[in-house]
Parts: sequence; structure tokens; C-alpha cells
Amino acid sequence: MADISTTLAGVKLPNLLFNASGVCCQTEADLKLMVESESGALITKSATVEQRDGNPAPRYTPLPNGIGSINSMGLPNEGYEYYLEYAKKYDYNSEKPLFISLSGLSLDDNVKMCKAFVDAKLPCVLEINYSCPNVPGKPQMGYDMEAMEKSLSVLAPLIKKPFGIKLPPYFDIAHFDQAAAVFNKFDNLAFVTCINSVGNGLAIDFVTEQALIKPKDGFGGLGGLMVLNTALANVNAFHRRLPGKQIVGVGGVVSGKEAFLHVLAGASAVQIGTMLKEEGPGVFARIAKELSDIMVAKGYKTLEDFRGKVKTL
Ligand code: RRO
Repeated sequence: MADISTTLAGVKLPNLLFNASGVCCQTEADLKLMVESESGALITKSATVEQRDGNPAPRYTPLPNGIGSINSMGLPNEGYEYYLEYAKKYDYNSEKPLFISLSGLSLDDNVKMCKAFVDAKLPCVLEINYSCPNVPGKPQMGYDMEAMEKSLSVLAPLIKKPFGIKLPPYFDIAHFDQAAAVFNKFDNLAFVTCINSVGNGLAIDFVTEQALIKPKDGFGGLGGLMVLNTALANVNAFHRRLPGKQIVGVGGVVSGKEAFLHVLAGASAVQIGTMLKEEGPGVFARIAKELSDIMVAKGYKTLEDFRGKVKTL
């Protein structure tokens, strides 16, 4: 085996792979499956102050030919106190770090939730979700640079220790520049997670001529293989623009090969969403082995040997 361990936000992970928030992480039963898997860490479902049922079903479906998935879950979660209690009980000696995703519906909500976690003085790491595409009437904050800066200027000093943010995909070089200029103002913003699903796609069944999911007239976030290249571009764009910060790559990882490409683009850890949902927690052992085999074949001993070293023409 090659060494696929990594460090994220100052915390050691035995391997770089974990779940993308939203998959296999809403309930204690889901989180138990993550603990028992060969992932290198685990992250909880994005939490709001109050419990939410989310949008009506069908609200997730894989798309034909392995191209990916569409979802409009609508932030179903058990409420932040549930995840706080879980974090208080968590066995931090397990060598599998715990990340907590928070997605307040307002800055006040994020302040309230962050304060509760800070006051609990736990070794878990916060990832603030600025990019849920699926709450009707709530635009993604990641596309509003001023709102993001205002939010970070309140949350970063409150959290004090290293934390991360989950970003939507950006599609314009000017937007990479603007977002990076904001993020570089906050020293304890330790990592950015790129990318959340590509928002507001539409999948239609050819035969029935019907949208595949029910919420929002069928509009939902796209994930899986079809977003790989958008994800790699976002990982690399922020790797180049955020010196001293880390990137968590997510999007399009179906095998060791895509995990390898995320690290080449600059990722320090890699999350898996659609493929975890489709294959189950056994995906981590498979992809870890495939990545290790690729590294051995290429003569790389550690992730540092090739992280961010994509060659340009
Ligand atoms: O729950 C969701 O609908 C959801 C969230 Br919060 C998110 O951040 N990304 C996504 O694709 N779905």
C-alpha cells in the first residue's frame, strides 16, 4: 500500500477519503456505517437550527449510464442539537476525525449553531455550507461575495480554530478571483471544499416526458461523473489562489483514478457523494486500494509527491 494519509485543518486522517456531506450522514445509524467503513473521516449532514423533513419525494435519483445524479433533498436534517450530542459522544481516539456541516438559513442561525459547538470545546472540525442549491426561495450564498464576506467576518473570529467552507462551483475566472480575495482575508479559514452539486439542472425521462424528481418543477443539483471536470477546475483554481489554505476535492469520483486527479489538481482530501450513495460504504475500501495501486504503478509514495502538480501545456 502507498501512504494515502493526509492532514486537514491540523487534524490527521489515516486516508484522504470521506463522505460528501448529505450522503450516509443524517442519522446515527448512517454515521455508524461511516464509522465502520474504511473512510479516513466522516462528516454529518448539513444542519439547521430546527429539524427539517426536506422536500417531497422523489427527490434524488441516479441518472442513466453512470453519468451521475440529480437531487433536491431540501436540507432534511435532525437539527443541530442532534449533531452536537453526537459530537459530544464521539470517540475521538478512533483516529477517524469528525467534521460537522452547518447550513444555517440566516447569519443569526449560523452564529447560534457555531457558538454551541465552540462552547462545547470539542475536537470536531466545522464545515460551513454556503452552497445548498435546493431550498426554495433561498439563493446559494456562495454566489453572493458580499454576503459571504459578511458571514465570514462574523463566523471566523467566533470559531477561532481552523474551519472550512463548502462552495458551489464557479464558472468564470473573475469569480474565482473575487471569491479567493474574500477567503484570503480570513486566516483560520483553513480549507475550502469544492464543489457542491452543480445547481439547478433538469433531468427529464425521454419516454414519459416527465421530470425525474418532484421538487422545484424537477430542478436539482447535479453530481457524479458528469461534474468531474468542473470539480477539478474549481479545486485547481482555488489551490492556485489560496496559499496556505487547503482544498477538499469533491465531484465525480467513481474510482481511484478520479481521486488521483483531484489530488493532482491540488486536493488535500477527497469526498465522495453520488458513488457512496450508489455503492454504499464499501466504496471507500475499493477507491483507497485503486488509488494506492495507481500511486505504486507511478512510483509515488505519498500524496505530497504529486499534490497540485498537474502539468500545463
Ligand atoms: O439537502 C440538499 O438538498 C442539498 C444540500 Br443542503 C447541499 O448542500 N447540496 C445538495 O446537493 N443538496
